[in-house]
Amino acid sequence: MSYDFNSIEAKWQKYWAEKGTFKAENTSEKPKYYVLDMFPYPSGAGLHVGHPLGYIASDIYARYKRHKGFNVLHPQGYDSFGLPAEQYAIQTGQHPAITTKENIARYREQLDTIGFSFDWSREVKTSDPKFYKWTQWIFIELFNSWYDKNEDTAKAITDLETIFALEGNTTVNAVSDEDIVPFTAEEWNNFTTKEKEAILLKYRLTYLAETEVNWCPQLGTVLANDEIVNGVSERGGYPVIRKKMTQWSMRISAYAERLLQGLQTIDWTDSLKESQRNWIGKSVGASVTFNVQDHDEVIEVFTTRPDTIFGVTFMTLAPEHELVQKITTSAQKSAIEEYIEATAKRSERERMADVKTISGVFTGAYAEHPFTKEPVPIWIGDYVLAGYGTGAVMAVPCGDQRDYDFAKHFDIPIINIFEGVDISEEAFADKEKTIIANSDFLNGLKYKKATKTAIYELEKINQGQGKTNYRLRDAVFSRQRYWGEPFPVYYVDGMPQMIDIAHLPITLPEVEKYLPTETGEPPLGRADMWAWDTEENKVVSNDKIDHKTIFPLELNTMPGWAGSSWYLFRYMDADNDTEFASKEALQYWQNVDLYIGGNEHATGHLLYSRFWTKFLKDRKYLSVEEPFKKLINQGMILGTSAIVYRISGSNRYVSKALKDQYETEELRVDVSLINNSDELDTEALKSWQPQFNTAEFELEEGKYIVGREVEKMSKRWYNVVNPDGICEQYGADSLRLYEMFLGPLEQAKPWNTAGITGVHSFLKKLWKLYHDGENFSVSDIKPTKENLKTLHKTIKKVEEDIENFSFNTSVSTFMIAVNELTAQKCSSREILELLVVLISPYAPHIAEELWNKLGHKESVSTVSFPVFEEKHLVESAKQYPISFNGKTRFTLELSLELSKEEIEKTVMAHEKTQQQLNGREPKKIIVVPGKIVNIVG
Ligand code: ANZ
Repeated sequence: MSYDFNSIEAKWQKYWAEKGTFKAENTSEKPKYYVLDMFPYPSGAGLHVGHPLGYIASDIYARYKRHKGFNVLHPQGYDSFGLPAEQYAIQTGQHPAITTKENIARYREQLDTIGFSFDWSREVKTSDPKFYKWTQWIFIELFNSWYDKNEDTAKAITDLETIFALEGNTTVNAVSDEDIVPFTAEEWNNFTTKEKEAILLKYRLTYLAETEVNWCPQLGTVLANDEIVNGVSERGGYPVIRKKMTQWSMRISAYAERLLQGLQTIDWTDSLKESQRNWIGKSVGASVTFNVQDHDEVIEVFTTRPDTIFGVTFMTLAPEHELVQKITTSAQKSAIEEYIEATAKRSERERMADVKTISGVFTGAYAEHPFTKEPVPIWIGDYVLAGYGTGAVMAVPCGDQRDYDFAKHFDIPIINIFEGVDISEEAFADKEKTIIANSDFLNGLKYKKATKTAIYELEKINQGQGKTNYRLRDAVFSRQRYWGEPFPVYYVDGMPQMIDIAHLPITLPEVEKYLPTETGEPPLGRADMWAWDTEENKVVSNDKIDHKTIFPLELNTMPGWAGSSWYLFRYMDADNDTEFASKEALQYWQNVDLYIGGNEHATGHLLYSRFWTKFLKDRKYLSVEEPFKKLINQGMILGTSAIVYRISGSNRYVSKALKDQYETEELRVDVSLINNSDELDTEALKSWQPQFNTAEFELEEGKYIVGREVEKMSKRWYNVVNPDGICEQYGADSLRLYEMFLGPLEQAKPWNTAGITGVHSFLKKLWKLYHDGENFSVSDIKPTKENLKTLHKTIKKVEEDIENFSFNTSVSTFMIAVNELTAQKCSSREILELLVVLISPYAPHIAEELWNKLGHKESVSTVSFPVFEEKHLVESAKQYPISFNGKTRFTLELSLELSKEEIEKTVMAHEKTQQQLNGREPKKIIVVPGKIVNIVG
C-alpha cells in the first residue's frame, strides 16, 4: 500500500477538528505549559513558506509537551487591525472588515493544511469587538491609574484624589508630567472640576498631551519610533517629519526601571535583551543648572559626567529648546532662525545617526559656570536632541567626541582637564583652579569618587543633583486611522471622559471613505454617528451634539500594538464576556512558557506587552510580572530569486551563460516559472506579465537558464514560495520536516523546494518499514539487541534535541533510525510503536495513521513519550582486534564480562591464533580488556 499522504492528512485534520483533540482545559491534574506564536497579520498575499517556520517549531514543542504529560495551551489568532487593510480600503473602497475576513479565511485554510495542533476554540481577532472591548477596558484602567514611586506600583487615581483633598500634592511621589505646580489641600478643594481634571491628566498612566510626534503626511498618520526605519516609515518608506499634536500617550516611562530589571528574570537571548536595554537606555548622572547671564533664566542640563564640569567651554541647546527664542541676541536672530528651519526637516533618527555633519549657530548669549563663574557661550546645534534629557548639554570638548568636533569646527577653546592631578573637595572649593584629573582618571574608583564629589559640590551651591535618565519615551498611543480600536472617550468642554465599562465595546462607526477629512481630521471625523449620549449611554448621530448631555467622541484610534500587548491573556479565556479573562484561568495559565516569533518585534511589541503586564499586575488583575518566560526568534527564510537577462533596449532575453556577450538588464521573474534545474518555462513567462508577451529568447543547449540570487523572501522579488502547493505535492508532513531540516531554528536560511524530496523519500521509507509490500505488517517477535539499541539512542537524541530546540538535528536522527531499522529488517511492534510516538510531533499525520493501523483507537498525541533506557546502549560484547607483533590479523567477538585470564585463554585456544603462531611459543601476551589483544613473539 503506497503512502497516500493527501488522503491521510485530510483524514487526520478532519479527525482532530471533529474530536477537538487539542482543546486545552483550564483546570487539570497535569502541570500546565503555554506555547505561543506571535500571531499573524492576515495580509492579502497569504502565507509563504517563511511564515510557518516558527509555527512548526512551536507545534513540535507543544506536541512533545503533551506527550510528556503536560496540559498544553497552544492557541492561535489574528492581529487583524492595521494599515494594509486600511490602505486597500482607501484604494478600493472595500470595508477593511471584509478584506480582513477574507484574508483570515485564507490564512485559516493554509494553517489547517499544515496540521497544527492549535486549540482553535480559543481563536482571537484583535479587530473583533468582543476582543477590543477589553482593549478599551485596559485603556480605561490605565486612565484611572497613577504611578506611586514610593511603592513602585500603579494605583487607582481615586486614591490620588483623596490624597490631594487631604494633603495637596507636595507629599506625593508620583511619575507625572514635568510641569507639576505644587498645591495645598485647600487649593485643590477650591479648584473647578475642569482644573482638577487637567491636573489629574498629568498623573494618569495614559494621558492627553501636546507632543512632538513623527508625522507621516503620505500615510496621514503619526508613527511610533519603532515604526520608523532609517528616517522613513517602515510601511511604504515615506518621509516622516516632526510635528506638534495633541495625542494620547502611554506613561511607559514609569516602568523603565522595572522593564530593565525584569530582563534578568526571563529566558530571552542576550541580543534581544540588549536591544531592550538600549531602548530603555538608562544613564546615571546629574542634572546641573547654569544661570544665563543678563536673563532671569537657567539652563538645566543632563550629564553622565558631572566630574568633567571644569572642562565645560560652551553649552549647546537643541534648536527646539524653549529658551532659544528668549536669549538669542538680535545680531544672531536671523542666523538662528534659518538654522532652526533647516533642522525641522531632519528626523530625530537622522540627527542621531549623523555624526559627521557638524552644524550649529551661536545665540550670542552666555551662561555662567557654576564654580568658576566664567562666561560660557551658548550655542544651538542639532546633535543635541530636544526629546532627550533636558534638550541641553554642558559641552566638554576634552571628554566628549561630538563636543570636541564642534569646538574644533567653530574654534571654541578646549580645556583639557585630564592632564595633571587632583579631583578633591578643595579643588572644587578653589574657584581659580581648574579641576584636573590625574592620568589614571578613568580607573573606576577615582571616576566614581569624582562624580560623587561633583554632585556633592553642586548640591551645596544648589545648582545640581544626582539624576537617572532613561532614553525610553512615553509612547504615543493615538493614530489618525480608521482600522483600529476606537477610544472609549468623549469630550466635555475639551476634557476627555471615559465611557463606563458597562457600555463597552464602543464599535467602529461606518464612514463613506477611509481617508482623513478635508480639514485634516482623522477618518472617524467622517462618521455621522459619532457622538455619545450620556443619558441613553449609546452612540448617537453627530447632529444631536448639544454639549449638555450629548458630546463628541474621540476621532483617533489606537495603534497596532494595542491588541497585541495583552492578547496572550485573552487566549486563557477567550469567550469571557464579563472579564478579560477569569481569575481562575489567569491563575492557572499564569504566563507564556515559550514564545516564538520574529525579531522585528524586539523593542515594540515585546516592550509594550511587558509594560501592560506589569501594569495589570499592579492593579491586581494578574499575578505575573512578565508575559513571556522564554522567547525564541526564528531566523528568516530567504527566497531564491530567479533572474532573466534582457538585452538592453530590446525585448530579447539571453540565457545565463550568454549574458556577458551583451549589455543586459536583470529582471526578477516568478520562481514558479522555474523548474528544479533552473530552467525557465519560456511559454509560461510570456503569459505571466504583458511585458513578456512578445519576448524572444536566446537559449543555451535548447534551454533558458536563469540566474539565482538568495535574498529576503518577498512578493516584491517574485521569490515567494507558497506552502499550499508543497502540501499538495509532497504533503504537510514533508513540509514540516523540511522546514525544520533546513537548519538551526534561529538562523537565516535559504529555501530551495527541490531539497524537499530528501525528507519526502524518508517518509516513504518510514511507511515501508510498517509494510510488507502492499500490506501493513508488524510482528510480535521480541526485538533484537540492535533494534533496541537503535530505538533507544534515537529516543535519547530526539529528546535532547527537542529540549534544546534543535529540531533540525532530530530530522537526521530519524533518518538514521529508519535506515538502521530497515537494514535490521525490524518488524517488531515493540520497536515500531515507540518509533511512531517519537516522530509524531514532527510528522503528526503519518504518525496518527500508523498508530491507528497498529490497532490503537485513541490519537497518538495522547500517548506518553517513550522512556529512554540506558541499558540498551551499554555494549555487552566487543569485537577485539587480535594483533601479532602489533599487526591486526583478525577480530574476535568476546563478552565484556570476561577477565584478563579468560580472554587470554579463549584467544590462545582459537584456531586462527594457532595458525598465526604456527607452532611458535609467544614471548608475551598483552591483554587490555575492552580494547585489544597483542601477541608478541
Ligand atoms: C558632559 C559630558 C562630558 C558628557 C563627557 C559626556 C561626556 P547618555 O549616556 O546617552 O545618557 N547629552 C545630554 N543630553 C543630550 C541631548 N539631548 N542630546 C545629545 N546629547 C545629550 O549620554 C548623556 C550624555 O550625552 C550627557 O553627558 C551629555 O554630554 C550628552 F566627557 O555631559 B555629557
